Amino acid sequence: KIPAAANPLANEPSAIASNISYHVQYSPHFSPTKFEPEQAFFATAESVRDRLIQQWNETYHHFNKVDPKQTYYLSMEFLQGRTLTNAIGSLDIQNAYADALNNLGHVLEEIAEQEKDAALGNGGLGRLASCFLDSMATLNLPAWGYGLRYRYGLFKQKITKQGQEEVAEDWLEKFSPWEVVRHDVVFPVRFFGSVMVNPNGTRKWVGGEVVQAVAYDIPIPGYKTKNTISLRLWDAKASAEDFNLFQFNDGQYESAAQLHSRAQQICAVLYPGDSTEEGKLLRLKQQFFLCSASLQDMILRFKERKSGRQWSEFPSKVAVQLNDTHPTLAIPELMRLLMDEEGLGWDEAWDITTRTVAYTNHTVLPEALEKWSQAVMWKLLPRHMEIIEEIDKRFIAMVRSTRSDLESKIPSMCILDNNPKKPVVRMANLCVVSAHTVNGVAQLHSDILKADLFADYVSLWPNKLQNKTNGITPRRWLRFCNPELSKIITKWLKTDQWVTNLDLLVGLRQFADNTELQAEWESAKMASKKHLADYIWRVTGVTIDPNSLFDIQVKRIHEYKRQLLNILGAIYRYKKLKEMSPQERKKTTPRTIMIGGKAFATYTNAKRIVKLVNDVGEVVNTDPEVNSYLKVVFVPNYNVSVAELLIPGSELSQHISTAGMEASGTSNMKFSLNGCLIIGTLDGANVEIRQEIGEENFFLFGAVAEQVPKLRKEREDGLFKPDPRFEEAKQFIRSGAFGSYDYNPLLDSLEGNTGYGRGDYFLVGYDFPSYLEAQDRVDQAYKDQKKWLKMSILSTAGSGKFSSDRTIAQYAKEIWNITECRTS
Ligand code: 26R
Repeated sequence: KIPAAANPLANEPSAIASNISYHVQYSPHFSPTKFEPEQAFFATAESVRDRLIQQWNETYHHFNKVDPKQTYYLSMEFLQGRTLTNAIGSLDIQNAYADALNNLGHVLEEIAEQEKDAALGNGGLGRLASCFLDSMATLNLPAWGYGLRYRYGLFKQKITKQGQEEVAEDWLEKFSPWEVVRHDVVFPVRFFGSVMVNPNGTRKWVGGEVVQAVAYDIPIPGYKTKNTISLRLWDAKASAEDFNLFQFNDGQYESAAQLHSRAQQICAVLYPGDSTEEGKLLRLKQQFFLCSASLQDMILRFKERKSGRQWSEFPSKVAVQLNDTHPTLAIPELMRLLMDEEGLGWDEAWDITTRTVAYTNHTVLPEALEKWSQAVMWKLLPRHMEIIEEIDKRFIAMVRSTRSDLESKIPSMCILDNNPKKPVVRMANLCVVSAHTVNGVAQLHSDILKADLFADYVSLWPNKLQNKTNGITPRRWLRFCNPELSKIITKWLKTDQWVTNLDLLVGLRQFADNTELQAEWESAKMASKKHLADYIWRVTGVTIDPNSLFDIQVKRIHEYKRQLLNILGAIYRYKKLKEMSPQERKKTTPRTIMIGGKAFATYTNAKRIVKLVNDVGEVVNTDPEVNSYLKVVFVPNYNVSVAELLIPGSELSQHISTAGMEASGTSNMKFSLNGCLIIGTLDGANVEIRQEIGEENFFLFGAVAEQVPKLRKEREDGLFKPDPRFEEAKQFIRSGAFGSYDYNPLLDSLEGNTGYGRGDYFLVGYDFPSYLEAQDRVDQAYKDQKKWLKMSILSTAGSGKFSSDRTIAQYAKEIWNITECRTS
């Protein structure tokens, strides 16, 4: 039976069902006989897309007509995850879609699970960008995201006997129903070549190779608003002229298509390995590709929205936010476009650029502060290097003429590091010198930037540095991933307004002791724990007990995040359980420790940590004496969708970085929002979370940031006396209790300056005793379930501040100077 072309905007389940059937029939991607969950997913997504396109176009036209100042969020990463549930929820047609699918013999939740994650990012920085888009749309702000359309996103993690194995993740294997290619939005991007001097002294970048940037747009719906904004991802392609037909007909197939394959390399993968020169060049190409295409697009839009306007108006129409230093080349590229293509002079171009661009720093780790080789930059971007040299020269001259007291600071403040061994461009310095505003991502992090990394600039520009504490979208991270808890919150607050006004959650405080609420809270948590236990069984084959305390640490594997501290704690717990009598064991609090996260492919110690967690799990989980009191599970392939499952089922989560090293953290906010208690250090946003939910509801331990330099020195100098419990845990691993793999290199990194150790840079040894003591407090607290439930409710109640709506409202007001532009 051929379905009618039903009105794609009708809201009755029957009309939705026929629209889905219409797509099965007339947007075919599979054989006509198939309507299994996968086919149903694509057809459902296409029917949702019909609705989105309608309001998306309206939003676009509205912005065009009103011509407001608009923000462009430039990011090399967007970790979008799945879209279907979020889109249906934002459109507020969940029930109708569920019914429609039921009529067609399917279940919405199952269909939603068919979708592959769009994992065009690594971790925190990329997920933050995606939460920000959600808030920009929901707040009706004229703002867009710009990124790259990587063919392969973040790798899929397989766990084998050897540990982590990386497999390419083909998110576009079938196709993405959410992207729309804009064949009319294409810009040329040049690489290499040289600088030509015109007779009048102006300069022009010529020659080299030119690649086309093609726009792919993904709709970002706001929650219960018509406004639907865009995530514009650029793909690279060569043009037909670049295909050498002569060579091809001569049988030289590879060289005939050489330019095509070079163009394809640009967007092939997220973070190509950069240990080789080729790899470094490719990463730089990616960064420039994003910057150049995005700026050409912005400039064209600026010109088209109103013809004949003054360039001086540009900063009042365009705000560019740099998500870390990865898109720094937007600064010299905007200068080049304004001077060489539009004919402006230096002073005017500089004034416009600096009033347009702002920069967010996301890390103080020295190895993550980008420094590009000057030689590579001269080769790939000769005109930009000229401009960067000029920016640097003028900066130095300005400091000399206005602040002679800063003379000695110039070598560290300037942009070019001309160390003859390895001359580099310091991208963070270029950003701080050129941006009108620089911000950190949590109060402590911003304070550290001011006191440390960017201290010298503070005396030069006292108001340039700001703080914008990160946030998360309450739609994805509570409303949609935890519908049971959401329902309870709405019932007790007597409104669902909290979804867009998260501060309303404080209203739960007055009920924290209420036994009725506690019972509902407990049963929602138990349902999520059971759901999670099913999942763990499916992906690992390990059975976990929903009555045990679910303790979770999920994030990228990094030594500073200290998954090693967690697993050493687990090992110590295991050893003590082994030493106990059966009666003593019965008095302990049963725990399930889950650890998940990906290790960067070339980060050896991180991969050893993954292996260790798996090896410990293997021994503990199969030990009949203790495995009803302790399980250790490595959760494979941690990503956004896995997080949506884990977080609602968590009771305790670990945010235990060495103080001063985690810029903010954002999963801490997600856990806390879902009523999960935190064991953590005074680091990143933990500090503010603890303030908001109350210190009695937070399991604090460890050194504070100010102590760290001194403790490191003592550790290196061999002055530190390690706690016997720390020695015992390490010795247990060395004894071979968890298999024959050689963990000595990993364990040696925890030693002081003993000749082979690296001085325990992350202070695992120093923090170990206070960590164990905090874990004891957790065990005690869990025994009093009434008290635990109260703490859990208070965690949610105190999480209002961590909505990305609050964060984005602050960026809009205090950095971008943009206001709402609502599509009616
Ligand atoms: C270029 C390369 C070396 C590189 C370095 C660092 C690529 C990517 C990164 C990612 C960093 C910048 C990151 O993800 N930082 C995280 O940003 C989150 C959002 O602000 C913070 O919550 C988190 O603490 C921080 O580690």
